Amino acid sequence: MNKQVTWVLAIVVVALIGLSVYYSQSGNQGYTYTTTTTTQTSALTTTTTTTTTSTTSTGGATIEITASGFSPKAVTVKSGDTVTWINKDSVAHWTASAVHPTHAVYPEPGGCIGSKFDACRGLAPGESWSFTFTKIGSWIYHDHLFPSNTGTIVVQ
Ligand SMILES: [Cu+2]
Repeated sequence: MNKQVTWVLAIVVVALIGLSVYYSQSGNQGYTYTTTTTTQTSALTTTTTTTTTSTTSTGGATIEITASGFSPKAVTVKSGDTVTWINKDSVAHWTASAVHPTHAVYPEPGGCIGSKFDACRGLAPGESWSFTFTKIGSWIYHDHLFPSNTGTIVVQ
């Protein structure tokens, strides 16, 4: 493959990522999704990571989702902080407020079932999802696809 074709492919990939960022920003206020796209050609390997952040905060926390559940299982943040979950497993995981299946414990309306604290879909392996907590309290949540996996966010 010659160099010109490789550059055209790279430009197309960047344009597609730009479109996906536009749609994720316009359709998911308050949520942050991270999309990682890897394109390989015989002449060039392009790895692009695009992150859209809806809220900037000095605090917050990152929680890994693995086959054995959330890690760490409990975190403490301040009101206004953003918590990010990243799926480190090889199957999808869905973070949502307790209690399965009503998801209504976290008292902020919105979302898709019973609370705004809900990813509203399974996160693919490697994907992350963020939520900003503004309600003070101790909030239990779970994995909607593996409901026995639970965790706690303490908001001070
Ligand atoms: Cu559930």
